[in-house]
Amino acid sequence: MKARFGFLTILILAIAASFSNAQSKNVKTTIKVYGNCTMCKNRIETALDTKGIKQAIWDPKTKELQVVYVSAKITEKEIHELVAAVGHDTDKVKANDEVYAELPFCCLYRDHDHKGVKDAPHGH
Ligand SMILES: [Cu+2]
Repeated sequence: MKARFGFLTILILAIAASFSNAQSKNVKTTIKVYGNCTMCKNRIETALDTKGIKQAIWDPKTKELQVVYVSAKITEKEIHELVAAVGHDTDKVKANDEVYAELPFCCLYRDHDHKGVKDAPHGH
């Protein structure tokens, strides 16, 4: 009987622990981020080298950013904003034109699509 009580206590603690983990969990998501080259890749990934982000990998071919973040420390919206702040549009937040204009020529993804992707999202 006593042993059984001990087991129950451990079980309850384990459940409680998993609940507190649920409030601060690692979230993996994919965000569309527009850019061209490896310079863009460095810029995007460096912008996301910040608290709450565990991993950020951007693929210049697919324009997809794979990001793993801690939900208690940063929100997905903030990630979009961080990326836009260094000049890269995401599917939710657009970089402002002044920041975009400061990018090196090869990175001007709105005007020059070096990869010839068909569904270029930025018309003029
Ligand atoms: Cu670039």
